[in-house]
Amino acid sequence: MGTANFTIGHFSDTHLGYEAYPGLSASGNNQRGEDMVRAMRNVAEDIRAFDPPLVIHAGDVTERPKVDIRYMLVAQQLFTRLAEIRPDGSRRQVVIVAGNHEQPRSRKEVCWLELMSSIPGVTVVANSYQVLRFIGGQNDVPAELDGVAVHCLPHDTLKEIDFTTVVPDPSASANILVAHGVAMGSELFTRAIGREYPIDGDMLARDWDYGALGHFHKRGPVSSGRRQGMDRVWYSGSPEHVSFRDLKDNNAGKGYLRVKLQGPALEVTPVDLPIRSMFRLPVIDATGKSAEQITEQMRANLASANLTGAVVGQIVEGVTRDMWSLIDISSVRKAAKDALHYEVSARYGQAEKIQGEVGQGGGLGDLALILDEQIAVTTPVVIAEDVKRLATKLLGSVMAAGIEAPSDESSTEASGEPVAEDSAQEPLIDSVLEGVAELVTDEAAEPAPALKRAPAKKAATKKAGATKTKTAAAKKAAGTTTTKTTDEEMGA
Ligand SMILES: [Mn+2]
Repeated sequence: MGTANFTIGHFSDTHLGYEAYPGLSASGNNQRGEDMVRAMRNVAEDIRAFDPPLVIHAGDVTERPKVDIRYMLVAQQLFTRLAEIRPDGSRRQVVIVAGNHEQPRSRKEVCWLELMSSIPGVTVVANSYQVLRFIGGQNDVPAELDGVAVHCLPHDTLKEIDFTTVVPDPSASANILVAHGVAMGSELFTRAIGREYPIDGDMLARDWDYGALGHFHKRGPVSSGRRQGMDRVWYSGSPEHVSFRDLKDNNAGKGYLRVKLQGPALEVTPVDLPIRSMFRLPVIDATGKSAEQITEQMRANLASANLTGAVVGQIVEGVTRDMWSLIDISSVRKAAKDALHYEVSARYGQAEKIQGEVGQGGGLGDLALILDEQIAVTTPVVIAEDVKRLATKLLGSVMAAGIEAPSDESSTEASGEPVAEDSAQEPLIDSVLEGVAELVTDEAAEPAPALKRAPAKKAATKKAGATKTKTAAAKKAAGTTTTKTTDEEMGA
């Protein structure tokens, strides 16, 4: 157990470059994109006020391996401010460990985070297990970090690392572990079981003074890091919601962790910072209700909530397609006008699921919802309907063929809730969207933007998206499944 006395600011999963929904900010940028920037800036400023000698970003700085340069500049500015000279003349040390989101798709590519390593005081570990050892006083390193070892496990190393080699150094004044991934013994592990390379539980249980994890957007300790009644290993959680999936984890606040080590004693204090209001309204069960009753219930749900600037989700279960087309969606949208974004997900009843047009594999169930959300995040509004139609078709045939279809168990476990980041169905949805991207590229008259994790790009596209929003969104909400557009007409 360590002998050093020092503090750490631990954060992760800032997902700069995540842009969702058509809503624009006053300056004309995607509002959610700006929300991510604001959240990271708030964390950075609060950490500066706390003034720890060591700051850890445990991965997923950005949403994608390639983000707009303006987001890189935000990261550069904030990491520079974090790695500033402190009142005592030493330089705050910043350690960044790459997550899965910024990992280049090709081994030939270099992680963009390496650009940050030229900032004095910033160390980036992107693709190998590295142990950083601090020497107090050398290169402005704060004296209280003397002899501290920081063991860094970026996301990609989890696939190949021999965890028996990841051990605390008994000669260090403290051993800090940083890793980005699914930790054995965590709630995330239970959700993602068998679908990701996990962070080994035995390794987590070793004699770490503190373990700083990233990947799970929910803040909290990990049971495999609990020793002598003390939680030594923590997820800091994301400073903002990155999708409706994160709402499941909305109980705790959002921000970062203040960590205080005094020899063997450890104190972890979560800091909550302001975020955009995002919530789901109570689920409506449409079974046995008329279209008027459902419409009325949707309006009543909206009236009961504070919608101002919020991202709001509404799930309606057990509807039939015929019934859904009768919903007075424009009056519902009018009632939701104060929200930044109002998203309706219709779930069709069991009978329709079975005879649905999506292939012999049966209904898409939760996959349809996840596909909806994924398309909302990745696809410009102007082509969202076409993408959804093609994706549904493709997904249906994939499931009918039984390839990588999630087990019944997992969809039951999810009980209709969207799943955690990177878990169960995401790879399937991702591959379907990739397939669709090819189709759209082939068929569309105008070049299709990259679909995968790519928001509407360029101001022009965004503007076009914004003007068509209502139609497309209304169509989506109205569950238009039998569109008259043929493949040949598409994109015209
Ligand atoms: Mn991640």
